[in-house]
Amino acid sequence: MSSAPDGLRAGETLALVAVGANLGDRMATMRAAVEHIARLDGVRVVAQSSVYDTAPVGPPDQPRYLNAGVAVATTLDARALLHALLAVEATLGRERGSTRWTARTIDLDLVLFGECVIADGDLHVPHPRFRERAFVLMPMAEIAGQTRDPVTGERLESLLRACPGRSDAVRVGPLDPSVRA
Ligand code: A4P
Ligand code: MG
Repeated sequence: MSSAPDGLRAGETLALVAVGANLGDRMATMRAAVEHIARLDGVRVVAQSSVYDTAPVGPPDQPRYLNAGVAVATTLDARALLHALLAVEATLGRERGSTRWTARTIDLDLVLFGECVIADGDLHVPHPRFRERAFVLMPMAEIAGQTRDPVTGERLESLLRACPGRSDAVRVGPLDPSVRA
């Protein structure tokens, strides 16, 4: 992984973004997503996890995923950040069908936004299912293991220990291409 989240500047919130892909050139699309995120106004990428190859959760007839996590320091609010992430997904060719959990070129989920707990229309933070998903918790524990879930008070590394499905994941290398494997 790259360096741990650094100090926040005035007005910034630390947010954790889960990155996943299971169609096309998965690694290239995920790295392109990070480049797009780093170019967003009011967003600094402060840490990137390893990339894990993971078994699909959901409809079984879909390819395996690559999953990773990115920590950002942002002056945006949670809704603006989510909208910016959805725009990056669209730029990278994400198509949304009516069925959830189906194959996708890129998925960017806002897992945590500081200590905020939000259920407001189509915005839910923390991401409602992240505690039961090893494919989210493994990369997040790498870059922000001491960070607490504002709902349960548990640290991410502790949520990971309690989460099934870790043994299936295979680490394939760093998300940040400038970091040696
Ligand atoms: N939305 C609301 N809150 C958020 C948030 N915190 N982060 C809205 C992201 N999106 C949020 O998302 C549906 C809508 O949720 C968006 O319009 C957004 O406004 P979506 O990305 O279209 O749908 P999704 O990703 O299929 O649904 P969801 O509920 O995010 O699915 P999950 O739980 O992320 O599951 N298996 C493996 N191994 N690895 C994976 O990465 N991913 C999924 C998706 C299934 N199985 C997987 C993986
Ligand atoms: Mg999503």
